Amino acid sequence: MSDYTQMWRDLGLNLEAHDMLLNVLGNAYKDIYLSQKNRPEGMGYFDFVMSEVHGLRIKELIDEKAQGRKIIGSYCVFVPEEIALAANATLVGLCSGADFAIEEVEKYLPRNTCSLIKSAFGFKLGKVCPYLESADMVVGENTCDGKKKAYESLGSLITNLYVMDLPQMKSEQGKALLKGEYYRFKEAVEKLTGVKITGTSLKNAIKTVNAKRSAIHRLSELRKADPSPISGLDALLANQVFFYDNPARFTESVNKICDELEKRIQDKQGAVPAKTPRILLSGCPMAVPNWKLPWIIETSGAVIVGEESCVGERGTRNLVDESIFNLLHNAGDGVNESSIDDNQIIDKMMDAITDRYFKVDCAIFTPNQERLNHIVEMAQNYKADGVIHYSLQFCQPYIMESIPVDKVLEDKNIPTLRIETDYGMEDAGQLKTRVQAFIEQLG
Ligand code: BJ8
Repeated sequence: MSDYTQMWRDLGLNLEAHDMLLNVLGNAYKDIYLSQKNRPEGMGYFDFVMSEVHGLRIKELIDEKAQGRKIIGSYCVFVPEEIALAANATLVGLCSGADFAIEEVEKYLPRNTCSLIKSAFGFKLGKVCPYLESADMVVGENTCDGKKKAYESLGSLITNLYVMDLPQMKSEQGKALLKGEYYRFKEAVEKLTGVKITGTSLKNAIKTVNAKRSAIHRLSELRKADPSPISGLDALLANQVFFYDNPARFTESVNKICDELEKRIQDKQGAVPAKTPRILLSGCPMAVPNWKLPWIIETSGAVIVGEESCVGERGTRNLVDESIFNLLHNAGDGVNESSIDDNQIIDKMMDAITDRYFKVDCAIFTPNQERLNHIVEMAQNYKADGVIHYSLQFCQPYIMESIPVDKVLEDKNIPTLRIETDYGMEDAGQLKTRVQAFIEQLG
């Protein structure tokens, strides 16, 4: 393995703390991931990505920067990768799934803040996140109250924070607000990179991101088989790497795994035996290395067949409508004359982008019947025997919404278990007991 010490030093990381983090991450990965049986061979790619997540991938980003590209970090799936790519920037996810520098964090945030927000601060204060330190712009968003207020404090720790406003209702006004914010973001990114987005660059970016999402859709589809050809942990990993990897390479790697899984399904070969109880996991996003609950579920005799989460189907499920490209064919690429100019084409694409993201049914929206319907739909489509709803402690939107989720699933006779937890391991034993009891009842 290459030595990246100098690169990390140049980024201003705390080398000692960072080594500690990599150690914990490496051991957790070995215990949770590499100990699994019957893994698809294609997971070798993701094992490699994880082993190099703070190494080679960061080096690639630094090389991109040296060639004039900008890096944008984001904490939410509402930040459109299409706009970043179209302006010659790379978007990376910054959410973190581990506690770090908690004492320091609690000087900025109340104790009763969710682990996800605390972790973002911990990675900054502990100087252990090379993604955050490489970012030329960090995008926060007004989603839950916790994040919204936390960005006010984060702004005192980083100089390049950009805050995106988001609607809270799925109304026409809400959609107009989102479109307006996407235009404001487009301008900010163009200013950052010095690159003006054109119809052609936006078209290419939409295609790249649609391809990436389509590959994940293909993977999800294959998980409907019994036996499931891939474990939930491995599928979650692919969904997590979605936020870090080079988009074209990611798409190719996921499609390659899908080819292998199709063959496995034909041969009736599963990651687990047929008739293993099937679980749909629903709730808060799980960022690397937050694998605690999936690991408990899958070492308790069940297999996870879908994630109703932003690191999962909520984040990836819809594509940007590509029918607008027909107009571009006649104008924006400058090949043919047309009555429609590039600005109008861009505007239509911005509409299509807004339409796609506006369907994300995060629990910060009210009312949020779409999410309840989607959970039932997923449970049925993936033939789940039960749903485990996962909320991070102190996450009001998801904890509150877990009650109507429970109700709607009960009405459909779908067993549900509601879990509230954090990033610590203190409750692992107690969670295991509850999860085992739930899974036994499904059998
Ligand atoms: S679109 S889910 S990625 S906001 S867990 S910080 S909600 S208190 S993460 Fe999210 Fe965007 Fe929504 Fe998705 Fe707040 Fe809850 Fe913490 Fe959360």
